[in-house]
Amino acid sequence: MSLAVGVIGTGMIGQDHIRRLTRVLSGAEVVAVSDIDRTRAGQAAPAGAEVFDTPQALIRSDKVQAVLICSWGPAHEEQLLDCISVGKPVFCEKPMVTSEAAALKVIDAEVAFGRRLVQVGFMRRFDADYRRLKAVIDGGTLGLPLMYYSKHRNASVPEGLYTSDMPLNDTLVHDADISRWLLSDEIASVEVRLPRRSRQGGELRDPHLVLLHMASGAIVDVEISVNIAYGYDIRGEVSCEKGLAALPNRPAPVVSDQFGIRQAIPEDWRERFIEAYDQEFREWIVAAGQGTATGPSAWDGYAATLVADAALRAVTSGGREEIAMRDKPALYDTAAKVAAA
Ligand code: NAD
Ligand code: ISE
Repeated sequence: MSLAVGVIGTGMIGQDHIRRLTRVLSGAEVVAVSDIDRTRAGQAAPAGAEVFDTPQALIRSDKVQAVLICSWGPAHEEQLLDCISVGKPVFCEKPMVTSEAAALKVIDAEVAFGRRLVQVGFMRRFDADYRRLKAVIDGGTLGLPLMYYSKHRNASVPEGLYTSDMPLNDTLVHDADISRWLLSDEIASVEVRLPRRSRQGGELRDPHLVLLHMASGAIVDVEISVNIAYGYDIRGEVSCEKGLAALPNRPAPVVSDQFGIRQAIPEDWRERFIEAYDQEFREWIVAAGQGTATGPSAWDGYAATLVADAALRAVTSGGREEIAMRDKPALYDTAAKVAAA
């Protein structure tokens, strides 16, 4: 039987995930949608799906078994808490929430419920290149990881909607999460340096150079650029005691013509991570069908939120901002038990 999914937020990524669940993957059906822009929700709704006036009504509907939250970050807290209150598995796009206080409320609610329900949209963990990179590091042949260079470059961001805090509380969260996961480490403190401002984004604070000091002593150096113009360019290289391991350039046809020999660069995240999003939803559909969640958890969402908060403080202080995590609840110690698809 198909998993009956209700989608909240039918903007760019909401529409892409609806396409994925409707036309690419099996095992799920989008039966409901909701957006504060009702017209957009109506246009994005697949045939037969009901358009709900409010996210609350969608979450409570008997026809919805599991929820997919693709609204703006600040709206996630209330929608997540609503899903947990009715015990429905929920996939929430990043950032899970936008403050430490909100993250703790989500964790407390899920722990009180007693089973994982929340999966956060850190899709890099499902990307085959990142998985192979992690396997090399975990294999230990290169020795301990010492430094990780994470380059996160967007061609452009929506003018007016994407504000100066967002490179740190919306975009950096991916690098924070992948650093913890790749290096099997925690982030202990954060520094931010602001280079010359790019004229591409007008008054937007861009780019950012962020240093993540890991608990082990390893250091992650992150470039966040959101108006790089030439495409969506994600790179990663881990420098270890006895060698380096790096993400490959994305496989793309090598074109030779009068302009030279070149490979295309993805336009945006939809193209670069298309297979990763597919895989993240394959795994979510199985887990949600069993009433639970897998992959990046509310704990991981909380950890990334702390990094975003610390990075924003570091912009103001100019110094190194410490991160203090609360003790990890047992619920997040082991992966949820999910039977194979
Ligand atoms: P968007 O602006 O294109 O779409 C957001 C939609 O949510 C809009 O249609 C808006 O009307 C709706 N919305 C906002 N608040 C709402 C509320 N309270 N209730 C119902 N609907 C509401 O933005 P987007 O690019 O689709 O991003 C949405 C979320 O997905 C953000 O949190 C963003 O960070 C995340 N995102 C993740 C990735 C990724 O790679 N994992 C990529 C892009 C966006
Ligand atoms: C966007 O919301 C995403 O999550 C993309 O993966 C990221 O690269 C981009 O910077 C964000 O704006």
